[in-house]
This record gives sequence, C-alpha cells and structure tokens, in this order.
Amino acid sequence: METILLKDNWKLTVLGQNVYDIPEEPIDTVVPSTVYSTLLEKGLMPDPYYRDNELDALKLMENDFRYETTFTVSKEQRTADRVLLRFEGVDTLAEIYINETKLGSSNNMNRIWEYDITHVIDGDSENTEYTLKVILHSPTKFIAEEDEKCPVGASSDAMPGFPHIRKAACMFGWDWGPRLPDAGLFREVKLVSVNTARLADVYIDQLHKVKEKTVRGNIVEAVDVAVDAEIEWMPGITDGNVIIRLNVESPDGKTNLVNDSVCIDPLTDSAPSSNLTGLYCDVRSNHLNTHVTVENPQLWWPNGYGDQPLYKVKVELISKEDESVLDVWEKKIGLRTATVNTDPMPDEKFEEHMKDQIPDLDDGSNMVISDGGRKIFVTDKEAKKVEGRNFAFEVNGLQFFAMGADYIPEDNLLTRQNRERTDMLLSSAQEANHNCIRIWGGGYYLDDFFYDVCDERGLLIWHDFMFSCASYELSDAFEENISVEIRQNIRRLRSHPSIGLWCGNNELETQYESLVWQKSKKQTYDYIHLYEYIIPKLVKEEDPKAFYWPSSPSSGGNYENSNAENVGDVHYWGVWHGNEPFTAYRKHHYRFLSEFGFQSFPALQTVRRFAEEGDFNIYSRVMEMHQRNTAANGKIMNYLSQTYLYPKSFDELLYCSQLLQADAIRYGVEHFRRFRGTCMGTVVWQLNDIWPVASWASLDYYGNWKALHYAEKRMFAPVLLSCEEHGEIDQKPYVNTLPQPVDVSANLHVANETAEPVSGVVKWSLRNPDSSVVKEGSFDFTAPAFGGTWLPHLDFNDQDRLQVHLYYELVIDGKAVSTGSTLFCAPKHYHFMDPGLEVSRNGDIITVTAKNYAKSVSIETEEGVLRLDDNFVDMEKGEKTFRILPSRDFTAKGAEADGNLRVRSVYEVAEN
Ligand code: BMA
Repeated sequence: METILLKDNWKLTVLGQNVYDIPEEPIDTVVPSTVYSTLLEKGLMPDPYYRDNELDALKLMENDFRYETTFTVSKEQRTADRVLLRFEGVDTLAEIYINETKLGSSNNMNRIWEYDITHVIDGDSENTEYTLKVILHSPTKFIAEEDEKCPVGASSDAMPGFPHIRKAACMFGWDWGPRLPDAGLFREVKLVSVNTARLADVYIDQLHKVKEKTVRGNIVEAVDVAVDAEIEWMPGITDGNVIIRLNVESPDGKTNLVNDSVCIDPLTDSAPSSNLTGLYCDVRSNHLNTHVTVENPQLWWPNGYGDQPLYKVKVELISKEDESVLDVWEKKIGLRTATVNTDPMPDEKFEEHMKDQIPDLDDGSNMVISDGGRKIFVTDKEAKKVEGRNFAFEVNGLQFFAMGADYIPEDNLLTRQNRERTDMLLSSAQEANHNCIRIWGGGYYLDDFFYDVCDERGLLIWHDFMFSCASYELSDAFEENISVEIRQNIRRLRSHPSIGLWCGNNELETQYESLVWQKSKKQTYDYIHLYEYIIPKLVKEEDPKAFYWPSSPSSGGNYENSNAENVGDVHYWGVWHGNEPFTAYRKHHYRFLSEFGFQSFPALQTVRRFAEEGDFNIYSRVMEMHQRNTAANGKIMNYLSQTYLYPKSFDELLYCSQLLQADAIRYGVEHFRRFRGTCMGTVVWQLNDIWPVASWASLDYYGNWKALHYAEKRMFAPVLLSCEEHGEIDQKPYVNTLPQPVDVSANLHVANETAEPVSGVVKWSLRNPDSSVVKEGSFDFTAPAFGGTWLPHLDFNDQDRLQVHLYYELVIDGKAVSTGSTLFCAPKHYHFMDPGLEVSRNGDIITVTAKNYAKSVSIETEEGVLRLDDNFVDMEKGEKTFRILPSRDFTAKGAEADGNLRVRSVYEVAEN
C-alpha cells in the first residue's frame, strides 16, 4: 500500500458575490486548510475574532467555495489493484469531481470519505494530469432550508437548524462561541494505492490475569494482547496468501514480543463484508487473529495514580508469497482495564456528617429556569425515590475520584489546532492535577494527536458522541450516516488507553424530559431508538468492553430522572444558571458531576487582543459580542454584588470575576471531595475557550491560566485540607436580613486521594486583619487511603465575624502541603487593612510581601498574564515566593515575563 499526500498546489475560489468583494479567482492554498484560514493568511478578510468582525465572516458562509488541485498517478501506483482518493476530513457539504466526473458527495465532517478511481485512470499514462475539484456548499443556507422542511428544536445560542448537518454544532454559535461555521478540507487528502489486500480494521483485546486485588488496584501478572484484524481483499483477488504479524514493543523499547497468525488465502472463509465503515467497500473480507502475552506488565494509570507506560503495537499484513508487507497498522496502547462502577449504593450509606449541614435560605431545587432563551432543568426532587447507585470510574480495579474539566473545540478555525497546542493545553490540565477530561458532544471527533496526548498525560476521557442540546430527526439516511460516523470513530480511537467511556450525547435526555427541544412526539421516540438502541449496539459491536452511558446527564436512560441526585451523573447548574449562592453545593450529595461551572472574563491583557480601549466596559457592544450567554453579565454583577465592593475599574471588575469563578468552583469541589465515596467525580465546565470570550473556562483562548485554574491545582491536589465554614455567607447573606443568631464555626476536613494513609498535623489560627493571632490550635490526624477524615468542630461564636478570619494548614513532615484561609462574612464587609503589597523579582523567583492579611493575591505584568507555580492565593502578613514558569500561551505572545510586575488583592479592588 502506498500513500501520497495531496498537500500542495491547491486553489481556493470563493464562488459568487461575497461580503468581502473577493473576486472569483483562484487563491493559492494547501490542504489541510479552511476557507477562513486561507483568506486570513492572504489578507483577504479581517480577523473574525477581533471586535465584531464575526458578523461579516458569518455572511461569507452564505457562499459556496471551490477547492481545486491537479495530480498525476505514478507508474507503480497505476499497477496497484486499486487506486483510491481518501479524504480524512471534509467540512462539510461537498461534491467531489475528478476532471468532469463526479465521484460522489459528502455530508459529514466526522467521517472519512474514500472514492475508487481505478477505472477513471485506467489506460492513461503516468504523465496524465487529473483535476480534483471539491465544491463546498454553504452550510448556513443548507440548515435554514432543511429546518423549513423539518423543524427540529435546538439551543437558541446556535443557528436554527444546526442538527440537520453533521458538522460541529458549536460552529453555529454557542453560549461561549461565535457563529463562524467555516468550511474546508480540514484534514489530509491522500492518494492511496492498494495491492492484494489491506487492513480494514484492527481490534485489540486485553485479558488481564489478576494476581491480587488491592486498595491501589489490581496486581496483574500478565496481559494477553490479542489482535483481531479484518482483511479487506481488493476486488477480483483469487490468490495471495497472507498472514498478520503482531509486534508488541515494551515502553523502554528493549523487548519485542512477536507472533504470526495462521495463513489464509482470499477464498478461505472470506465473506462479503457487512460492516458500514463507509470506506472503500471491501468486497470480501476475513479476520485474522494472533496474540502475545506480556508478563509483568506495566499498567497504564490515570494521572496521579501511577505512570502512563505505552507499548508500541505493530500489526503487519504480510504476503506469504514474497514476504512483502502489504499494510501496516501502528498504535501505542496502554495496558489497562477501564469501566464505570454502577453498583447499587443506598442512600443509607450517606455519612453522618451530612446531617449537620446547614441548609440554604434559598431552596431553588426542582426548577426549570429560562435563561436567555435556554431552559435548564436544574435538579429533580423526585430523585430521592430512585434507588441509589455508585458512579465511579474504575481503572485496573481502582475506583478513583474523577477530577477534571469539560473540553470544547480549541478553535473555530479548525486547522489552527495542532499537537503542540493541544499538548500545551492538556499539560495545563495535568499540572492542575486533572485525571480526566470530558469531550463534550457539541464539537467534533478530534485528531489522533489529541488522544495521544491524553494517553501520555493520563487524562481518562469521557467521550460524548457528537449530539448536543437539540432534537434530531431520525430517518434511514440519518441512521446510516451517523452509524458510519460512529463506527469509524470508535475504530479509530478504541485502542487509546485514555478512552474511559462512550456517552450518547450532551443533555438530550434531560432536556427532552423537561420537554425543551423536541418538535414532535416522533422525536421523543427517536431519542430512545437512537441513544438507547442504535448507538449502544454499535458500541457493543465495535468496542465490546467499553462502558456506554446514554446521555450526560443520565440515570441510565428511559427519561427516568436523568438528573437524579443519587444515581448516574448530573449537570448541576443551581449555582450560576439558577443564581443560587456558592454554599448551595452543600445541599447536594451527587454521585458524579459531569458539569458545573461559573463564568469569568479573561484578563485585561487578553481582552486587549480583541477589543479597543473604547470598548473597555462589559456592556459595550464589542464586549457583549464576546459574552454569548445572554444573562451572564447580569449574573456576574449579581454574584459580585453579594461578594465584593464595587470595583473601581474595568480591569478590577475582570479580576473580581475570576475570583468569583475560582471561589464558586472551590465551594463545589471541596464539598464533593469531603464526601468521597458518595460522590466520585467533579468535572468542571469548562476547560478551554474556542475564541477570546467571557466564559466558564479556566484557561483562556490563548491558554493563559485564570484564577480558577490555579485554584483547581490546589483543590484537585491528592491531599487536600478544606474548610466547611459557617457564617454570614450561608445564614445572613444580606445585611438587612432580620437580625438573627449566626453560627460562626468551621469544620476542617482532610481528603486523601492516595493509596497510602496520610498522617500529619493540621494547624489552625483565628486571626485579625493584621494577621495577629486571636486563638490557635492543632490536630493530629490520619486520613485513610482513598478516604478522608473530619477534624473536630471549631466554634468561633464568641468572635466578631467581620473582624476575624481562619488560617489553616496541613503539615506533613514539617512541610505545609495544603493551606487556605476563610472569612465568616462576605469579603466586601470584612475589615481588611491595607496589605501594602510589594513585589520584587530575582531571576524567575518573585517575592511578595504583605503588611497585613491579603486575600486572593495575584501577580502579573502590565503586558501579559504570567504563569506561576501558584497565583491568586491568600497571604498572611509576611513574605511569599512564587516561581515563573514557561508560558502556555499558544501564540507565544502572551506572557511577557520581563514586563513591569503588578500585584493586587481584594483590598485594592475598590477605591479606599
Ligand atoms: C452545559 C453545556 C453546554 C453549555 C454550558 C453552559 O450544560 O452542555 O451546552 O455551554 O452548559 O451553559
């Protein structure tokens, strides 16, 4: 098999009149590329992310486009049994021609498309030049027309009709994304020649021989790596005996295990292939099997639980006649088992401590709220009636507490994404102690390198199939299209150790249940058919050992309490969409949160990259265009009014929004980790941005760390000391609430997400604003492996709650491994004293000194967002050092470490 990339000498033509008056003339481009990226590179359109340029860029997508190139077919390729044109990614509605012959059309960006051109080129010479032409049709016109014919309900943040096209939903807009439905050939185009046969498919099964089950997971003495390869014979082949040879190379490259299969010829046991991969249709196929046994295997673990050793697996298809290699399949695999444990777990297992929790004043449960046109089913009181079940990722027999975030596509301009950028992004996740990631269903299936990086960084993937916030009309054509899409993608991805589970869709079940999207009863039934029959069947066939979950959130399907508290996963949006206070998390004891989030603005240094000085007001037209959740600015200002004094500038407002975001999520994560065992996962909405925007992301579009990302690094640490404080914030949130006794107290807790018991000392001190100690104490503790321990109750009811704060630290072997501080009132009412912050720098070490207690101390330069080992931290009077780390800004423009240092804290937010 020979593969030639058709990469260069492409021309792109914008067909017809267009918003930018680009003449209908060919423009040089390469493939992969997209329309926007080509025009931007040639200076033919302005940056669609800048100010309100998005509006014209969207209009451009009413046009059609032509990609064109020429190619020749070499002598060797011509002699092959078959010559194919292979498109790895077409976005999206295309007609494909070779010379004037139409090869076919494509309508799904998530599929690979292949066309047989053997007969087209037959009889020509090697100098014959062929023209390959791809006409791309307007996606926006198409969805509008289709929606007229058959209306489907969908999120109003995106353009109506988006479910009619198999193209990333969020390219049509989302509550964090612009409407920029680019078009193009976003993945490689190849000329492939095949002789005799090729490997249509390779499935790797692992059989783990478990010696012992322990607290840290299975001890495995051997893993049998078994390969099932599907051989696709080229049409007309009647002889040509082949074998497959399996080679498994150890992670250090020192050992190779090799084994051959038996030999078959095309007439033995071959059968017409019934699979629907949609690739060049195999006329006949057989399966070949072989295996090797890896003794003393090095297992693959999620980040924080062990290493990520990867074994190189090579499967060669070899002709027995001349030993020539007809095809090769190579992947790196990890040796691991992965599933989700959903054993029954009655509510009685709830810990005693839950009863002590003080309920909120505002009980906003069981409500459907309408938010900027989007309805959100927040939570379900009926849930209590459902039998409780565990919901925990289990890798190699170890159930671990999932900590991570939801991933959305990294860029509206798809070809801007590359391995290096993804690696930077996911290294930020790994560094903040993430052990999992959810690929949200409103995007697309990512490039192989994305999954390679997840394998390497130990991020276990919750993988949604690409259906989100909409109703989909099931027809025969739709079923066939999505079945091919799903088979192809499972086959491409299933050997990655990081694939943790497959999930039917994002939020369809819960939103159908609350009657949000579906336009007909048929769509209600279609849902069940699609996500609870067709898709799980495909998963069973293609990845039989994988765990399938019908929707996120779900309690197992059938529209039964999909957002139930004590079974399955939840999307909890009471805080944020439901306007509930941060302490509202404490009313809930979910089993697994696959979404909960809080918005913030990116730093001023990032805002400057898409807005002018004149736009620097969150209600300006440009800032509102970069805030896609209609109600969000109001929410930020509402939460801000409950928490901080009125900020003195636009910049301080952006900073406060980040502090709110970090604190909101901290309230949630710390609470859920205190109930490990009941809850087994906190996946934060969201990790990253698709463009520069105000959003729920902890990393901005450029990869800069917001306050939340630093907070995640602390709250996701394997050993965490946290404080469940009680004070005004949960009992008297407004000064004018009727005077009442307010309990001022704290419960400290140590969460241990390691395989060893942890012992040490927790020191606490109640302090004044000048950091002087009012009282102090310490507790010796031992927290069991993969467990936690509550420390004795601390009662501060004899104190002035506006005057004192609690500092706490967990010390192991003389080293403080987890620290924090808490107020007993909102920061706006605390009697802060001027901390007189000073900052200095020596090499990559920054020193900050504070004369008094300072909350949420942040360090940056005027020019850029620095990346430090820690930031946005509370400081008692004294000195603290921080280390400058290499920037993770993918444009390499962001973090000017040499700029003028700037330090601030909550005290400086308002005019003093
Ligand atoms: C969720 C997601 C997204 C959305 C986010 C914020 O429920 O599934 O659709 O962007 O909330 O509203």
